[in-house]
Amino acid sequence: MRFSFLPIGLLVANLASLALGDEDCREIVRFPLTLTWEKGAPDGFERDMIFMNGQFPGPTLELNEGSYVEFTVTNNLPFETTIHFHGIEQLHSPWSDGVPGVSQRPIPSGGTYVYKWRATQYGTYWYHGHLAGQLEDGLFGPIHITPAKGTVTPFDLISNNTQDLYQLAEAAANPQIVVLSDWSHFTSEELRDISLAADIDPLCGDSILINGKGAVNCPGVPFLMSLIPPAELPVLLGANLTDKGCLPLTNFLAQTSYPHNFSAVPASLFSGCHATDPGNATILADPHQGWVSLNFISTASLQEMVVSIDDHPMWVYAVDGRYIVPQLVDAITFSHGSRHSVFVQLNQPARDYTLRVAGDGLNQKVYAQGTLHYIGGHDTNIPNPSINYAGANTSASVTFLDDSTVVPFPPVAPSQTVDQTYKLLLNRTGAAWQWSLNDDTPYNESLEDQTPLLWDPTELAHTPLTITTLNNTWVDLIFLVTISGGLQPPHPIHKHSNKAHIIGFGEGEFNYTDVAEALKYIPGNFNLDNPPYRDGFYTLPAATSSTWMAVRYFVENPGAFFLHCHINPHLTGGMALVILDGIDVWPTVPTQYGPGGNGQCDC
Ligand SMILES: *[C@@H]1O[C@H](CO)[C@@H](O)[C@H](O)[C@H]1NC(C)=O
Ligand SMILES: *[C@@H]1O[C@H](CO)[C@@H](O)[C@H](O)[C@H]1NC(C)=O
Ligand SMILES: *[C@@H]1O[C@H](CO)[C@@H](O)[C@H](O)[C@H]1NC(C)=O
Ligand SMILES: *[C@@H]1O[C@H](CO)[C@@H](O)[C@H](O)[C@H]1NC(C)=O
Ligand SMILES: *[C@@H]1O[C@H](CO)[C@@H](O)[C@H](O)[C@H]1NC(C)=O
Ligand SMILES: *[C@@H]1O[C@H](CO)[C@@H](O)[C@H](O)[C@H]1NC(C)=O
Ligand SMILES: *[C@@H]1O[C@H](CO)[C@@H](O)[C@H](O)[C@H]1NC(C)=O
Ligand SMILES: *[C@@H]1O[C@H](CO)[C@@H](O)[C@H](O)[C@H]1NC(C)=O
Ligand SMILES: *[C@@H]1O[C@H](CO)[C@@H](O)[C@H](O)[C@H]1NC(C)=O
Ligand SMILES: [Cu+2]
Repeated sequence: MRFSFLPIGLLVANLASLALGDEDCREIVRFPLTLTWEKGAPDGFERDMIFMNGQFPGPTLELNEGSYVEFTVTNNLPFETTIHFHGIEQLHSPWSDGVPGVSQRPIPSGGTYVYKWRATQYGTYWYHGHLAGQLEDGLFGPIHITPAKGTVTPFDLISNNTQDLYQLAEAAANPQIVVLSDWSHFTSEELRDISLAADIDPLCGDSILINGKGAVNCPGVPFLMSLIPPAELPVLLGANLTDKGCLPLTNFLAQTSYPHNFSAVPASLFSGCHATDPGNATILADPHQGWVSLNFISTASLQEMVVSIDDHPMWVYAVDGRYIVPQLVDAITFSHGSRHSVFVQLNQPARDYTLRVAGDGLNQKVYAQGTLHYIGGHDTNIPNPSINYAGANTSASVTFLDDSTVVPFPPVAPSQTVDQTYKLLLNRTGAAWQWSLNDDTPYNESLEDQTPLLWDPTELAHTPLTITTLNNTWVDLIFLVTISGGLQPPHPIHKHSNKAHIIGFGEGEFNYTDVAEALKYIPGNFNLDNPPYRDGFYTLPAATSSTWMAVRYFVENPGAFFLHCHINPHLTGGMALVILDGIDVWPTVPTQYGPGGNGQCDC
């Protein structure tokens, strides 16, 4: 028996912002968001940062599937901005996707903008700043969309016990959202200026935050060095990690051998660790409810993060918003922008358990802790970690989620053939800070100020910075991660608008015209049956050879949509292009979203 549920709690929570249209019964959720630039110290170090309605992270946008959103941004920042809704497909509302120069003009300082879209999907998403590197200044908050009544869930693949099924449904309807972020003591503008002046990739942060809280940890160089597996030691070129856990600036594998000007880099960007401990996040769970749903969102700019909870395995049941065939694991790796929702059974002695979040990238060892507290329990905590400070397993029995084995639920299979194939060359081009997503051509940041491509899709027609598709067709994007420009880390490629099927990976050059030809020679590298269905795709690193990844999607939502790396310095360094989906049936932009418009109208 499948179990469906009424999201009563969320309906009540939304009543204040619920309004009914005159002619129909549209549920419209009005969400005002005022942005301010203030001093804040999430990890105990004070810096200038962005607050949303006075909060950081921003307030959660709670919606029911099918409802309409009016998200009104009041920009009280001393600079321009835009807001993107990560993973929201923007079906029939491409003008609300929030990318400057692609779907709108920047919102000026002192201005307002009304994003209007419909929640056509359920699940966990997030909103964030999409102008320059503003994500790094703290401009982000969660979105949670309750599934339509009657949506089939995969919960009976976890248990068929009636009480469990009731409790799982309740837990999913009232989730605890856990925002995982990395944090720098420099503003995004400072990082950008330093990168260009010194010609470096600013790959070193200061802390990891859980729900906006964290500590700066300085465990010492010998301890940090002890975390590096022997196989990775050669990458250090005989040097030590810095006291912040970073590869030193002088590491040419990370920073290239382009001429740098290291005197333009403040010493504290890569080293000079000063520990803080202003208080960590606590997640409250009521053991009487049997289960809790933790809906994790990675907002990371730099770090790939590994998550586990002492003594509590996790049933992963949704990825990038959508249900999957549940998998029981001890640890999950989060790429930048990804969301995984998990059920945790509260069947342990009522006390405190440590939630561990560890950056596992080569660029930096950085770590955070929070507490899972059983309501009514003791505050004693007997540590029993599954992962260490670097995100590695502490014993051979620890299981990690392998994202490539994730099966969508219910199944959603890609077409077996496509109408069009685009091969995209990922490279580091011409400077240590500069990256490209197609044909060695970086997406220049000045394009944020151009006439939005949604208004004039011909604007970049003579460049490799746009690709075009026809509506109602299937398209393959084959990402070619070349080693010819130096080492490349895994790139978390994010596709705006609808999700795509991740159908294949491989090491070496992709020596084929398209997937159909490759299938004849290397069928084992592909899954066209039930592959992961995501809005983010993590390429394999190019460490000893080039690598490739193939994703397949259906064009059904005409408009101009960004495709880019979600490592923030790679995005601002040019690793982006614009997909002009459905160029044959290009949408007419409503007046309120055209020149001079800000989404407001009397309509
Ligand atoms: C629950 O029952 C369904 C239908 O019989 C079955 O497919 C599923 O595997 C069962 N779940 C568990 C956890 O045993
Ligand atoms: C690395 O750190 C260790 C311990 O602090 C020290 O003995 C050693 O000299 C350092 N190596 C380099 C190359 O700096
Ligand atoms: C290097 O950076 C320093 C500090 O910003 C600057 O004074 C100097 O002119 C730069 N040198 C070169 C060669 O650009
Ligand atoms: C907060 O977490 C850090 C690890 O990130 C840990 O060292 C510290 O002891 C924790 N602080 C408190 C008050 O529990
Ligand atoms: C981590 O897991 C691997 C693979 O199971 C195992 O070989 C290794 O010994 C484990 N690490 C530790 C510290 O137990
Ligand atoms: C980006 O565009 C601006 C304005 O057109 C130009 O000044 C700058 O040189 C360009 N940057 C690069 C790296 O091409
Ligand atoms: C990648 O960029 C490097 C540096 O600009 C260049 O030498 C190399 O040819 C590029 N690779 C390809 C395949 O274009
Ligand atoms: C692709 O072609 C190159 C050059 O012909 C060859 O060296 C390489 O082995 C081929 N790679 C694969 C994966 O077949
Ligand atoms: C684009 O294609 C989708 C999928 O077939 C279809 O639903 C939609 O109506 C088409 N849009 C236009 C404007 O023709
Ligand atoms: Cu990248």
